[in-house]
Amino acid sequence: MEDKKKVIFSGIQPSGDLTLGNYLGAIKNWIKLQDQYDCFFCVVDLHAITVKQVPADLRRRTLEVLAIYIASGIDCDKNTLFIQSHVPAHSEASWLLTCSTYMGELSRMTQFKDKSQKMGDSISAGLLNYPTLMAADILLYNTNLVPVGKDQKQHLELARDLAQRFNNAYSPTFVVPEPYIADTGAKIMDLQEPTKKMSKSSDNPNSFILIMDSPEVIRKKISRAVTDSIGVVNYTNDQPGVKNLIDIICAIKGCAPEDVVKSYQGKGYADFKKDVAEIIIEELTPVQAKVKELLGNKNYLEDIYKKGAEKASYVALKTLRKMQKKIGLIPR
Ligand code: AQP
Repeated sequence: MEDKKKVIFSGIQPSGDLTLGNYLGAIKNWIKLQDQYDCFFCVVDLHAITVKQVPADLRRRTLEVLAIYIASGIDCDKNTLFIQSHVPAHSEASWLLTCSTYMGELSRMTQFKDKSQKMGDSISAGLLNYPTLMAADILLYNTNLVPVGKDQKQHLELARDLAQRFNNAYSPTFVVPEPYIADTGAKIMDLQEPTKKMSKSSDNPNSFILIMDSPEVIRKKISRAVTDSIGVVNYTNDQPGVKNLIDIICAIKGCAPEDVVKSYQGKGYADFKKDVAEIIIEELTPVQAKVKELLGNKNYLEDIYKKGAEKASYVALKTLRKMQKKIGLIPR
């Protein structure tokens, strides 16, 4: 009998236009997983609304994120591609799990502390509950592995705790998910503050490269990227700006930092930055063309997200029904 493939769940929030960080840290790695695993790749729109969104922008970005997944090489036949809000089981399971999540667990989350600090008095309860919704996303699909960046580790830990808590309180129901650590896929840093992660919700557009940025904009942003006064291309924590640009090259080309350093011996930052920009442009140009083509064919995208939601709902509902029954809710 053929071994059942392990399940992977991952998603990106359409909370801003996607960055090179999302592309190199998440999407490019997903492409390598699609043959070996049973993958659910979701556009997590319900997560995006934990901070205020302009409705028209959210709609545009949700479709664009789906188009970027496909344009980057995620096969919509091999994988399940869907929009989170199209599978209501996510919200329902999230509530059931919320009732066994402790306030302390949520308020201790670093991402909650960071994001809520910027919000003054208008912190939504959704922002606090975000990790429980993420746990529901993962647990509904009997997920074995979750590709996570360092920033998401704490949230995955909660998903594991909630799965174990539920399994112990009732009977074994959930697979307890493990983190999937990719062998490549660096953490891409902010171009202006290279000790911070590149983030799509940053207020400074020079701090990130967007997947859909034009070649001129990419050249400008890379030429303005903060480096240092050392003037030598080295891969060291003392030169975080240069290190980040090397990481970008390596994530695109699949090469080692030492090789990049070697090829820039005796050259200055101007040459180096010029090459970094061209490498990014070469990588993104075909993706951008495909995204534009897909966005011009909304019926095709609709077909994909509808089929995806159907496939996802089938699995998610089975898990949700189990949860409801075990908790003591009367089956309908
Ligand atoms: N800078 C990054 N380097 C490597 N990986 C990154 N990811 C995000 N930024 C980087 C990876 O992208 C996936 C989805 O991220 P998300 O959109 O769900 O949320 P996020 O991690 O909070 O990303 P942003 O861009 O920082 O969003 P905002 O600004 O809205 O909070 C994850 O796999 C993440 O590791």
